[in-house]
Amino acid sequence: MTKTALITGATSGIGEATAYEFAKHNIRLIICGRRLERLKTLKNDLEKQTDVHILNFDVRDRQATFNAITTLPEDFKTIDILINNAGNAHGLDPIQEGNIDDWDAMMDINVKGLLYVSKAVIPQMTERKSGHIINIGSSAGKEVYPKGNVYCGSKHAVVAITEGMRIDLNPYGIRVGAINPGLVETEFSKVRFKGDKIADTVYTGFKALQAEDVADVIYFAISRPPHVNIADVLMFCTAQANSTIVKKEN
Ligand code: NDP
Ligand code: 8X3
Repeated sequence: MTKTALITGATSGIGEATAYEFAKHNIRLIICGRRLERLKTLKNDLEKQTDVHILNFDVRDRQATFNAITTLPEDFKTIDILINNAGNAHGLDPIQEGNIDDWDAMMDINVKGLLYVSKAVIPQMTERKSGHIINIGSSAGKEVYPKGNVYCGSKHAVVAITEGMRIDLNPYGIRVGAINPGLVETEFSKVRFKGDKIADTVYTGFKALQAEDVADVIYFAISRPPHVNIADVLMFCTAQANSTIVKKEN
């Protein structure tokens, strides 16, 4: 039977690439994000391959998140696959110079937003005793790097929450896993550096992971047979050894 996936942060990068990968495999899509125009353009294009519904909300807004998900139209109400992908880094500063608004944004989006969306979706999964949740963590959730402090903290939380979800949802046969990429060339650095031109240098001199590489792995995880759960994946581009070692060409 055709499955339905809800993808947060589908307006760019990994979420958008995942939407295209899923569409290729006829998975029906609920695409989410704040940028409505992008959602509309994506819907038009993705509809060439599958059914698509738009949810336009900010994951920081608890009420808006619940309203959006609980008022889905009948034919999109059943969510088989949840991809908790919305998130970003904001700033790269030593802790003593960190901007509190940046800290709030990262904790509110990467951690609390993921929880709000999950809380709105999980009850239907426990009721049906089926479902699959993939949380997009990061190598920053495995290893802390200089000035990464709060972003790394938010992604360590994603890894811990994923493990907690897997334990608590185990009696219901719900699969839960985390995909944790290293450097991926998306709008991530533009957001982190707030439009500063330093963002253009982050992925130069080496071939970073592309959003499609991560989408491939996400599709692999969700397309395993029912008895297989890909619990945790750490993936880097070949040039990256860990959070701080990247082999660059001069
Ligand atoms: P992008 O900036 O390209 O995409 C981020 C997505 O998150 C956008 O679709 C954006 O949509 C959405 N988003 C951000 N804030 C909110 C919000 N408040 N409410 C709803 N949606 C929001 O970055 P990536 O694709 O790289 O990032 C996707 C995920 O992958 C993030 O969780 C990130 O931490 C993680 N990641 C990224 C890596 C990288 O190097 N790029 C490496 C490891 C993990 P909109 O602005 O329209 O709301
Ligand atoms: C994104 C990867 O190394 O920029 O999560 O934090 S990194």
